[in-house]
Amino acid sequence: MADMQALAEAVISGNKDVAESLTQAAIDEGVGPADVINNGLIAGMMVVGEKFKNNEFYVPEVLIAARAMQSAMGLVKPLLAEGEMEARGRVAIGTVKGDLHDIGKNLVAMMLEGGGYEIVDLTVDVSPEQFVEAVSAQGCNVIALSALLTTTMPSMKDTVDALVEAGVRDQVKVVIGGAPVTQSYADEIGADGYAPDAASAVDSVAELLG
Ligand code: B1M
Repeated sequence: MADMQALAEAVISGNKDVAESLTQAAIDEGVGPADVINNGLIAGMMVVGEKFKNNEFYVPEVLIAARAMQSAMGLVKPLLAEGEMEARGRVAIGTVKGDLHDIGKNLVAMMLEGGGYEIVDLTVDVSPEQFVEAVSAQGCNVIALSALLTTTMPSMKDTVDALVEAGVRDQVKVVIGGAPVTQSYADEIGADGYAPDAASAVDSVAELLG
């Protein structure tokens, strides 16, 4: 019988082969893809997020778990009928203009994907205009901004201002983070949320979307 607990554990321990074979077994037994995603893959990534927050897991363990989650997700995603599993939100994520650091941003994206959010990864060196476009043309309802340089942090404010100017500020929640970023900076520039690490970013987005 399909064992979602074992699947979650395979994700937590980053065992890609076991995660894939348990996922395939569940599919073969007729378990619904939404069940596999929610009760196996997302459930596992939630535990990974908690362990990361509590310093029981470090970056490599999170990356290995995310890789197991993503490859198993690849097996179930094509089986999802249109609209069968609504994403919890559509998040455009990117490292801000002038900034090429992407390791933390990628971790945040993986954790959010593991949390059930659809990710539009705008990669690095992303201009305020590109973020605006992600809202107005791609329907993203969350924007997640990462900055690692004190010199590129002002681009976070430019992005919030550009959303206001484009008249789409009320359609989107803005979450910011990165090593030099603080809650008080988020308050200062009018962002909706701040997260100190990748797992907290998932909590922050969940809270903002209610
Ligand atoms: Co750069 N770099 N770097 N660098 N680099 C730092 C950031 C620096 C602190 C090093 C130092 O001087 N001690 C310093 C910044 C100083 C400052 O502004 N205060 C610095 C500098 C100066 C530079 C260059 C200017 C160096 C130069 O060329 N003279 C240059 C800039 C290039 C550019 O971006 N335009 C540069 C280049 C590089 C590399 C290309 C060599 C490489 C990046 C490779 C890559 O990302 N693909 C690099 C690296 C690796 C670092 C350090 C060593 C590590 C960053 C990292 O990946 N950490 C870094 C020093 C350090 O932090 N110890 C440094 C691991 C990652 C998991 O953590 O990104 O903090 P982090 O993400 C965390 C949280 O911050 C949070 O969650 C993540 C996981 O918990 N988080 C979010 C991140 N984004 C979030 C978004 C959220 C929420 C949470 O919501 C949306």
